[in-house]
Amino acid sequence: VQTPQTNWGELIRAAATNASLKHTYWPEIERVVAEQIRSARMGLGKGAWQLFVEDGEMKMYRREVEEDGLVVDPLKATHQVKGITGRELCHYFFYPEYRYDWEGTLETMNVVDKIAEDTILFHQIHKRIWPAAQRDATFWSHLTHVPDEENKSEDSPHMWATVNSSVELPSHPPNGGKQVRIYLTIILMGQTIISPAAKGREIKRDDITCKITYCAVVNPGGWAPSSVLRAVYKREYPKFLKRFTAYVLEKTKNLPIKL
Ligand code: 16C
Repeated sequence: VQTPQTNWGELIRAAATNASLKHTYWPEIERVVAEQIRSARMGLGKGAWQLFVEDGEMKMYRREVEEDGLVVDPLKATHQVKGITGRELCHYFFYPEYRYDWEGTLETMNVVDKIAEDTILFHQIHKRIWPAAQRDATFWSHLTHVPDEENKSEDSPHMWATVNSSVELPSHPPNGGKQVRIYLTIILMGQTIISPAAKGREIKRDDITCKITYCAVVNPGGWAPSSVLRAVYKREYPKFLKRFTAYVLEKTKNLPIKL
C-alpha cells in the first residue's frame, strides 16, 4: 500500500495549486494531509481498534480515548461502494455548494475564505445536542490526489482525499458566541478500483468500485457527558457515511465517469 519511503509531502505538493502553495497555511496543510493519508492507509494493526458498526461493506472502528476528561475517541471507517470514483467522492465532500444536501449535523456553513480551488476555510455551526451546549468549528479543507493513470490497483498509491483540520481564525475567535468550539481532524479518502473485465473497452459505472477510508478525531472542546457523546457518534458516523455515499451515487449516476 505504501512504503516507508513514500514521500507523501512531495506527492501532495505536486498536486496542489500555486495559490495553495503560496499561502502561509501551506506548511501545516502539507504536514497534516501527509500524516492523515499515511495513517488512513495503514492497516488496523492488532488490538487497539474495536469494531462498533458493521453494515454490508461498511465497517467502523474506534479507540476509546479521553483527554482532560473529554471523550476524543478516534474513528476509522472503511467502505466500498460500486459505481463511483474516489474523485467524485472527494468532490462532493469538499465543495461547499453540496454540503447542506448531505451534512445532517449542520446548522450553518460559511465559506470564510476561498484560498484556492483546492483549499477553502470554513466556519460551521452544528446542531445542538441536549443537554450540551451548541458547537462550532473553524477549519481548512484541502482536496488532493495522487494520480496513477497506468495502474489503478489496490496497491498503487493513487487516491483522492479531502482533509479537514481545525485552524484558529482571527475573524471567528473560539467561544466568542454562544457555541463551544470543537476541534477536528478528518480525512475522507477514495481509491478507484477498475474491474479487469473492462480492459480494452469503455468503462461503465458497473466496472468501478470506490474503496473508501474515513478517519476522524473530534475533540468536543468543553464539557459534554461521555455517554451522550459516544451515543451521538455511534449514530451519526454511520448515518453520515451511508447518506453521503448514497448522495454521491445519486448525483453521478447519469454523468460521465470522472476518474
Ligand atoms: O466529516 C463530516 N463533515 C465535514 C463537513 O461538515 C466536517 C465536519 C465535521 C464536524 C463533525 C462534528 C460535529 C459535531 C457537532 C454535534 C453533532 C450534532 C448531531 C446532531 C444530530 C441531529 O469534517 C461528517 C461528520 C459526521 C458526523 C460526525 C459526528 C461526530 C460527533 C462527535 C462528537 C462531537 C461533540 C459534540 C458535543 C456535544
